[in-house]
Amino acid sequence: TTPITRDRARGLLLGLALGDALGAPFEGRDSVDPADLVAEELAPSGLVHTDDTALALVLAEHLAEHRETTVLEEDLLAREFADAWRAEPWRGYGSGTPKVFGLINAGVPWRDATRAFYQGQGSFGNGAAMRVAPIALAGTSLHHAAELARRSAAVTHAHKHGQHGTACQAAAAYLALHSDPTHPLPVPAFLHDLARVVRSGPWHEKLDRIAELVRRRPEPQHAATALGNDASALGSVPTALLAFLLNPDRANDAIRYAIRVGGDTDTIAAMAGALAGARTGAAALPAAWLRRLAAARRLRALADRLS
Ligand code: F2R
Ligand code: MG
Ligand code: MG
Ligand code: MG
Repeated sequence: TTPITRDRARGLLLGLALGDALGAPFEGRDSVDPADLVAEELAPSGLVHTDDTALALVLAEHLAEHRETTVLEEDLLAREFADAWRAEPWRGYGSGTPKVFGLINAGVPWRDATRAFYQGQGSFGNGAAMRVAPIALAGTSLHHAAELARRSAAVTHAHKHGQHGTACQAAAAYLALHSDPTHPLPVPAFLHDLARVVRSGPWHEKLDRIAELVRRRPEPQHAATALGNDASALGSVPTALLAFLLNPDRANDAIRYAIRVGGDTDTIAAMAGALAGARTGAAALPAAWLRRLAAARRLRALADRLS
């Protein structure tokens, strides 16, 4: 596999934040008018990230701190996520995960807090997948990245599909980071590798559907129907993956496609942006967008510590 360069590590984190911040104004809309998206791209205002990037920053900092030792300290990580929510509750969090954070802040162990909702099953939302990209920088193999991802997910998302989705996104980020940018991305092999680390019927079904959709190149609205665009992991991680696989060498187009899918736009675009940025590197991301990104300096510094 191709080694990770500093530029690609930066691309991973900056791509995530750009997708999040550009997609955020459209979150929850059934459809996105391309003209509205162009207006957002050209606006002079700062690009402000939401919970997706806020929690990815927490995870990246945690990985950087524990790099030489344990890599992931779940009890501490749970408290760090909950602290980030308490410090900035206005970052566009939904209603679910903050309830878990509230219990953790009150001293409830994360293993109990995450099972206190949804009849003891816990959340299958995309909230652990949206923040997981930095794990791809810490994983020493595809399987290691997927395993670390599951552990990072468990502190907020007890449901197996919340964890499968997180493993899928981290593994995709690992493969994107280590892909050879001088050759076209081998889509069938990419999807085959993901199927090896995400062993679940409903996920294999989605991965098969993605292979077919990459051949048909559907409009974004059709991708929403075929794969989903909601805040569940199963209804958004595959959609982000499609946005990337249709545009693996153009991060701006991957992000645009993901936003035009509608629904959970910030999160789908954050996941697609992380994958595309990891493949192209930060130097290929639109400079005009990066200049507006409020968290850019912090993200670059963290990428450098992790690469
Ligand atoms: N939630 C939002 N945005 C909507 C609200 C924005 C707000 N109005 C504002 O602008 O301030 N954004 C962020 O949340 C998503 C990540 O969600 P997470 O952290 O996984 O949360 P949750 O609530 O656990 O799951 C999301 C939804 O999935 C459904 N669900 C999950 N588990 C379920 C289960 N076991 N049974 C049934 N349904 C389940 C629920 O509908 C949850 O609401 C990202 O979009 C992020 O940007
Ligand atoms: Mg968000
Ligand atoms: Mg969202
Ligand atoms: Mg370094």
